Amino acid sequence: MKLEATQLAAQNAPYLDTHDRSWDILRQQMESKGLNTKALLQQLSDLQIAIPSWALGAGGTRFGRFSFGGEPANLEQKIADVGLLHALSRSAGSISLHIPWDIPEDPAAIRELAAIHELTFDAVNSNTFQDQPGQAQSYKFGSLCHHSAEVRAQAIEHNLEVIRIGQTLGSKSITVWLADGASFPGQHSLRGALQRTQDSLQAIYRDMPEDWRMFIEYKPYEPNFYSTVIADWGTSLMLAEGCGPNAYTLVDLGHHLPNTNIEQIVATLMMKGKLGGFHFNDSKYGDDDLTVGSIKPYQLFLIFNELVYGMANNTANNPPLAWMIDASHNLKDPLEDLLQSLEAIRIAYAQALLVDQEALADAQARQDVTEAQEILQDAFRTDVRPLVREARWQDGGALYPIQAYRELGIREQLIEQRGMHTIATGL
Ligand code: LRH
Ligand code: MN
Repeated sequence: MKLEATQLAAQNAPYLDTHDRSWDILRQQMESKGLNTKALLQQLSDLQIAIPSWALGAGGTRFGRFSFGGEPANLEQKIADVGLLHALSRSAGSISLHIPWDIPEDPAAIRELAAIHELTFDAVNSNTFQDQPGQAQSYKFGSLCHHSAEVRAQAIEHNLEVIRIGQTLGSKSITVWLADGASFPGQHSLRGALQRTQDSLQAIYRDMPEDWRMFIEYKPYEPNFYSTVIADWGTSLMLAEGCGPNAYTLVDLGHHLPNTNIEQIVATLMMKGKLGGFHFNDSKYGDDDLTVGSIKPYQLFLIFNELVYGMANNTANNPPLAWMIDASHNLKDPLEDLLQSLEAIRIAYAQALLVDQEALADAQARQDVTEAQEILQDAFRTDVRPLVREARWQDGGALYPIQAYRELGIREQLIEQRGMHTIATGL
């Protein structure tokens, strides 16, 4: 299924006047503050988010999974669904594959199909947290950290295979997330596991193509519940530095213990030039993989404020970031949920671009705490939706993506084409 520009233009027409009025008001408000609205529109248009291939169907928890109907049953249908998201939002310009959940049988054909939907391939993800049928060595007690050299060798080879698959698709980075850890004190040597993990990551890094990047994703717990080998940003940073200049830390917003100051972690990693990218989602308690900005929108804004400052003051030459969503959909239509996340990310970025960084620095220098807070909250409390909408409309997208998705009856058409019982691979 592919949306045509004419369909979108027709769908937008009845809402254009309403939009133009609200955009005019905001544009004048921003220009009266000396902001360059043309540049802001370009910055928003340039922010392209990778959609996870494993989050296009109904997710689930250990307590159950409720399917949606019309789910993509193969990689071709997943690419078409990301194509729909991109046509509506103009901000979902790439797809991040998880191997072996989404192995491209015919990489050239898959690349061609992606190009038809104006999509590229972002980071590929390895998987040494599940055993595949016929697998020689089990990852039950770990993979890159495992005591057994055979298990580690198998896991290293899997990561190199994932890189080779990524190369056939034009991807330039691999994300390594390890479930490796222990659920009981004494289960394994904390130091031994970490040393073996460092050695294994270095072995992967040595065979990684020169122009590739490795993202090391950390997580404090789950599926292990006493210790996780790569539990926090510091361990990930240490392992990345232990590998070399093309290894970076990946920040999944849901991978932090309650009340962790994630924006401070972002500021620190950017100062070190070791921030590789993000897995955007939101959470209330654990790794809940909820819709971006649905629980802690102010935290998301503060994270983007550090990113905007960091990108404008990139003393450590932090490379361009990999922007990815990593969410799981148990209750809402996966495509609607992803459209909401895409919108929330661009809204937080737009609000952060409104922060008067100079005035903020001046207030901070004068220890005028109230003034500093007011400068931040003025940006956060600005309704930037007309700006985000205008950027999307200028790029040929839908003014109101979820409304368009529903009015065009896209889920109904997907169910008609695919039936009610297709199940998408992934979480
Ligand atoms: C681990 C994680 C990781 C993926 C998986 C699907 O919780 O965030 O990024 O491999 O989810
Ligand atoms: Mn993740």
